[in-house]
Amino acid sequence: MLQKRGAKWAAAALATSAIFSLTGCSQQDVERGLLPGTPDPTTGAEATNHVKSIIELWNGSWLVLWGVGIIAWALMAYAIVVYRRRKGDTSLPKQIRYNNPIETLFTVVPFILVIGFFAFTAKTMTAIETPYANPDVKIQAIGKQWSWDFNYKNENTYETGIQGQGVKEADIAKLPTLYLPVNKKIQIDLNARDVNHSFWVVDFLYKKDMIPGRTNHMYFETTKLGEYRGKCAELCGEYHSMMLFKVKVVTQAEYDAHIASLKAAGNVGQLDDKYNRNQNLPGDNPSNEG
Ligand SMILES: [Cu+2]
Repeated sequence: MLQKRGAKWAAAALATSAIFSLTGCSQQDVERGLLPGTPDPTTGAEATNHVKSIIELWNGSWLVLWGVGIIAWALMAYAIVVYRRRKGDTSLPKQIRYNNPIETLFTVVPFILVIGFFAFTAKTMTAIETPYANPDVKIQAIGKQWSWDFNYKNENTYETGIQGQGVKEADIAKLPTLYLPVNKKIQIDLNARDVNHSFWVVDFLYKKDMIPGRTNHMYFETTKLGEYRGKCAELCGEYHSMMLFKVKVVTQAEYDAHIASLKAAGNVGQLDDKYNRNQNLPGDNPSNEG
């Protein structure tokens, strides 16, 4: 019996690995639910301290949903086959209604599922959205059609992106690049100069809207050195697809050197709201309000 069961599991594992190898997925891809990014090969560290919990939430959700799907499809297939109309059947089958146990079941089970999804989502989101009392690095990221400005708030320096670069591979080097020191608590304040944008660093598995006249925040710890791709995740006009940036998570020494180079290039101070397209939004500038 045990042997039989073992053989079954082996067959299932073989079939699964065959599917994934045929579709070009590695075991690691499967473990992270096919989400982008790769953990550090030696330490297993992900890009931020939140990535693991996001992967867990994602994997947990789709495993449960696949389970529900498989049970529902199996029951449907069973009913379709067993209760099909047979040769010689002319009338309607016996009609059944008011089956209390079944009705209770299909009210209670979805209710438990919805509450479960809500509870796990709320738990993960609360952890991700909790502000740091004393972030090590404070950044203001500002979206604009179609690029990004980065203010290094503690360092009194900035980088400004030039609109619509970075489509050809050769342009990637010119993309605005946000430098962050590794193993530090980061707070990013998110604003927009014109229309809604969304700040998305792909491997961080988290994105958040940038809305004119409003400040959103992101909080995370950088946990892995590397260069990450970022993009706007909110359709914001003609060149939305060119609204790209990079994030480089570097050592403290490299970070300091980069800050020094920005200052040496004359980027002293902060890019403020005077570059915003709409100067009369509620909350933008109280003196503008009539
Ligand atoms: Cu955008």
